[in-house]
Amino acid sequence: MHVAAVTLLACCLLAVAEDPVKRPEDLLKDKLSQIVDEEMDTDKDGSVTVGELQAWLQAAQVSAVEENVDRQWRYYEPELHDVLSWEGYNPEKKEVLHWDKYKNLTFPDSVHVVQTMIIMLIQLIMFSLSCPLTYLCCTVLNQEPPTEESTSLRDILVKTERRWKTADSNEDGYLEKEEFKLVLHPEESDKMSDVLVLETIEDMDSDKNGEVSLDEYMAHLSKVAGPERDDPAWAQAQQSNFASYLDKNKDGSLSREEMKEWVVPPYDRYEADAWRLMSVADKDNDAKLSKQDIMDHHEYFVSPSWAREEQSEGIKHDEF
Ligand SMILES: [Ca+2]
Ligand SMILES: [Ca+2]
Ligand SMILES: [Ca+2]
Ligand SMILES: [Ca+2]
Repeated sequence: MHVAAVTLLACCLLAVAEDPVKRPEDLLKDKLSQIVDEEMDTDKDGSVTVGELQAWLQAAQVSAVEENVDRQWRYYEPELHDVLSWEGYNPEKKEVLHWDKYKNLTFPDSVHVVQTMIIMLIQLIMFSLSCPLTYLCCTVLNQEPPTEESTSLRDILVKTERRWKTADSNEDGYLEKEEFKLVLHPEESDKMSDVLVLETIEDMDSDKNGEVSLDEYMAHLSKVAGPERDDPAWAQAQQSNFASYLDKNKDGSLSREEMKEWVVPPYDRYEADAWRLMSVADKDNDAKLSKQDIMDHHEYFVSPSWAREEQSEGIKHDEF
């Protein structure tokens, strides 16, 4: 789900709490109508272009990411610490968070603490659905005998530590807030793209040969797909996407390089989403959306990824 959609849904949940009489769908439409006027149609000419849509999607993502990072940064209570500048002298006091503290709070080893964490993390999920760290609401580390669940938690710990080390420019174990953001939202920086590709391969590569076969690819998509997974046309479209676009050298598997184009596409994802929304809602094909066009297709604007799924020749990979 796109973060903009999550933000909009979160606004509506708050609105429902304030106005329990109105139907949630009406509240959602009211909110969307307000967003069209105040945020999308920036030149106030009564219609929304691809450029305006793109800017709105990007701004919504940026603000949702910042909000999530702020909230988590405060939760972990960073400490003031001497940080050396890149020249290596004149240490400066900065707010930083150490890996050990993050690890102990995020991967606690007592059931009681875990229960508290689960409640907190479920709240966080609302705001960070695009982040793999939301898998963290699980159970106990280091229990014996190892269960599948504890094994996967250990996997997550290993992956999280790898993200941490990649984000930690001066390798002292401490992250500043901007670096911490990379751990929570690695998709926001090129610096993290290799780590992200590696994580994706590890998640999908069941036979551990370092590449993703068509079977492994389809098994992963079926796991993250909705009810469309039962539609033979959907499976066929995914297979043909794999064969025609992703598997560039046609050897039947996705290498790390091929995975990179899928996980970190070289195009602007906001522009791509904007064009998808345009193609869904632009009835008279003038590359502009009236407010009515948007309200008539409000479900796609509440969750722009729906438009993406509808055009299933595209990549179904937005749950990462
Ligand atoms: Ca406009
Ligand atoms: Ca550091
Ligand atoms: Ca494999
Ligand atoms: Ca290949």
